[in-house]
Amino acid sequence: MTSRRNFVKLSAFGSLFSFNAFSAFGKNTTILPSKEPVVISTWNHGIMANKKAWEILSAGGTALDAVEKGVMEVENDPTGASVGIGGRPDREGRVTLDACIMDERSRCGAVAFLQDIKNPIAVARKIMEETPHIMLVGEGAKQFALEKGFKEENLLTEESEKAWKEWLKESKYKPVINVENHDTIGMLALDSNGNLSGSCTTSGAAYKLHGRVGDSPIIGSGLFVDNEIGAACATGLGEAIIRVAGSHLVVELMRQGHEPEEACKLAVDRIIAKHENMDGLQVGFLALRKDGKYGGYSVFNGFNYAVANKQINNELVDTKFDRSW
Ligand code: SD4
Repeated sequence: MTSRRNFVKLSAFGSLFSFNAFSAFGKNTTILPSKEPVVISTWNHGIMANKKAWEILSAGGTALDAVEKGVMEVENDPTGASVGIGGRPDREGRVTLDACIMDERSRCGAVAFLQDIKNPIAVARKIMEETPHIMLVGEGAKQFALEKGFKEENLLTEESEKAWKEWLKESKYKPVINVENHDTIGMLALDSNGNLSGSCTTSGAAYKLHGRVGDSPIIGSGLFVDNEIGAACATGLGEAIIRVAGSHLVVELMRQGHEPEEACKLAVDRIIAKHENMDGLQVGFLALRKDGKYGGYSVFNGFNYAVANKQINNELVDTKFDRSW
C-alpha cells in the first residue's frame, strides 16, 4: 500500500540520505531522532534483562553496554530453559549456544554452536571488538573464549538433563515456542546519545540436531541495527526467520516509512506467505525506531516483550498477532 508509506526524514541525518530515493513513497513524515533512552526485550525474562539495561541507560551509559549486560542476566540464570546455563540441550544432550550483537556503527559480532561457555553474548562482543572477524563457531569460538579468559563450565543443569532424558523416551522433535518456555532473548536499546544497539542470545531450538544453528546469531535474521533508522530482533522458529532475513526486513520496512509495529506485521506476513504449513510455526519480531517508537508483532498469540523508559517502569506488553493457537 504505497499510499501508507511515509517519506522517512531523519532531520539530524539529512545529509546522509538521498531524500529523492524516499520521496517516491509519498507524504512526508519527520522522524526526529530521540535521546530519551528506551529498552525493549523479548518474553517475560525481558523484565530481568531490562532492569539491568535500564540501570546502565538511565545513568547515561551506552546502548551497547546495556544490550550486552542486560541479556547476560538471563544467560546467567540457571532457571531459564533456553538461554545460557540451563538452556535445553540438543538431542545428544549438549548445550550449544548462539548469540550476536550489533552497535550504532554497524559493527557486529556473532558466535554460533558454542559449548561450555555461559555468556555467548560477551564472546560475540569480544569478536566484534578484538578481532577482524564477525563470526566464530564451535571449537574455534570456544578456544577464542578461553583465550580471552572466559571460564569453561557445564551448562547442562540437573533440571535440563532430566527434561532431556524425559524427551529421549519418545525423541519426538517438535519445537514449541511460547511464553511458558521463555525462549530466546533479543534486546534493542536507544541511549541518551541517540544511539541504537541490539543483542540476541539463545540455546536455540530444544533437542535440535547436533550442529544446528538458528537465526539468533545471524546478523540480519535474529538481529539488525541501522543507526539511521532503527533496530529489530526476532524470536521463534529460526528456519523461518532466516528465510526472509527477518530483522533486516523489519528495519528496511521502517526505512520505507512503516511504523515499528506495522513493519513487524509485514515481516510476519512475508513469513506466512513463504510457508504452506504454519502449524506451530511461531515467530515474533520487535522493532525500535530512531525516534524511540517501538512495537512488535507475532504469528501466533502468546508473544510478549518488556519495555522500560522514563515513562514506563519495565512492563510487559502482549503483541498483536496474526492467529491464535
Ligand atoms: C532459534 N530463534 O534458534 C531461535 C529460537 C527462539 O524463541 O527464538 N525461540 O531458532
